Amino acid sequence: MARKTAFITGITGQDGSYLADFLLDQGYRVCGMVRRSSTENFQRIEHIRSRIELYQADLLDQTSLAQVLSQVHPDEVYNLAAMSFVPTSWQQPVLTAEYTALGVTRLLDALRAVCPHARFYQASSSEMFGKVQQTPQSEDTPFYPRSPYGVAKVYGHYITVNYRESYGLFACSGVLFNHESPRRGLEFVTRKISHGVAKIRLGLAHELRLGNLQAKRDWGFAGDYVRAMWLMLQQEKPDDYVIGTGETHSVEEYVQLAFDHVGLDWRKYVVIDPQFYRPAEVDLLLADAGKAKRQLGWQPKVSFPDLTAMMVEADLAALGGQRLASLAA
Ligand code: NAP
Ligand code: F7E
Repeated sequence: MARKTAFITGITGQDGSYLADFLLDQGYRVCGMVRRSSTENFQRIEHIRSRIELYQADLLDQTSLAQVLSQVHPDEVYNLAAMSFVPTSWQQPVLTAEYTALGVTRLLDALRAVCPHARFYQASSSEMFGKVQQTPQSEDTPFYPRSPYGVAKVYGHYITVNYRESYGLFACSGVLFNHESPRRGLEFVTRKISHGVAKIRLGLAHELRLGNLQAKRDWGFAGDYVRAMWLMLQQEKPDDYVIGTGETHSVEEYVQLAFDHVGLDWRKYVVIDPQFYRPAEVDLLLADAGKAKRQLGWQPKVSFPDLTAMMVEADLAALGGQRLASLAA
C-alpha cells in the first residue's frame, strides 16, 4: 500500500510534536506547517527534524494554506494550530478568534478547494463545556464556553460539523479534555507546577505563585490523546468524539502529588497570587469518553499520579542538566 501523507498544523506545539512521533511510527510521510518567525521554534520537533517536511504558512493567510495543501497532497489533515492559552484570550480576543475560530474556516475552505478527499481533524476542546450543563460531559452535553478561547473553539467545532454536512467532507472534531506532558508549555498549570517544583527541589527557586487551586480538570497524557486523533480519521464515517480519562482532580491535588514526589511540603512554598485568577472560571471538567471507548477502542494508558511523576522527573532532569552545564562552564 502507498505510504500515506499527513499534514499537521501546529506541529511545533505539544500535540503536534507527539502526533508527528506517532505518525512516523505508523509509517506516514509527515509534513508540518510552521509560521514565519525571526527565530526558529523547533525544540519539540528537534529529535525528528530530519524525518519530517516543514512548510511555511499561516492560519491568518488563506492563500498560503491553499498553496501548502497543493504542494503536500495530504491524505489526512490535522488542524492543531491555535492560540491555545486561555488567559491570553481575554487580552487578545480578536486575534484569538482569527486563529482559533476563523482559521478553521480558512483551512477547511482551502481543503475543500484543493484536496476535498483528504480527511480532516479539528482540535476542539472541553473548554467549550465551560460552565458545565451536566456532569460528566459527553458528545450530547450543551456547550457554555467561559472564555473568548472557548467561544472561538465552539465556532471551530460547528464550522467543522457544517462543512461535513454541507460538502460531504470527511471532517471530525475531537473534543479533548486537558492533556499534558513534559512538552507542555510552561504557562499551563501542570507544567508550571512540575517546573516550579523541580526548581525549588534544586535550590533554584523558593516559592511557586499560583491562582485558583480548587479548579478541577480531567487531565490525561498527550501521547495517549494523539492516538485518539488518528483513530478518528481511520473510521468508516466521520464523527465527533469526546476524549478524556473520566477522572477529575483539583489543581491542589496535582500540587500535592508533585511536591510529595520530591519529598517537600507544598504549603511551605505555594503562594496564592490573584493575578492568576481568571475573569470567569471553568470549575469542573469530567469526561464521559464512552463513545470513543466503544467505537474507537480508545482508552488512556497513563494515570494521573504517573503523569505528575513523569513531568516532575523530566523537569528535574532538564534543570539538573542545565545547572551542571552552567557549573562546568
Ligand atoms: P500549543 O502547544 O500551544 O501549540 C499550538 C500550536 O499552534 C503551535 O505550534 C503554534 O505555533 C501554532 N500556531 C498558533 N497560531 C498559529 C498561526 N496563526 N498559524 C500557524 N500556526 C499557529 O497547543 P497544544 O497543547 O499542542 O494544543 C493543540 C491544539 O489542541 C490547539 O488547537 C489547542 O487549542 C487544542 N486543545 C488542546 C488541549 C490540551 O489540553 N493541550 C485540549 C483541547 C484542545 P508556534 O510554535 O509558532 O507558536
Ligand atoms: O489551567 C487553574 C486555572 O491554563 C487549568 C488548554 O490546553 O486545556 C487548557 O486550558 C486550571 C484553570 O489550562 C494557575 O484557573 C490555577 O482552572 O493549565 P491551564 P486550561 O485553562 O484548562 C483546555 C482543554 C484547552 O483547550 C486549552 O487550550 O488551573 N490555575 N493557578 C492556573 N492556571 C494557570 N495557567 N496558571 C496558574 O498559575
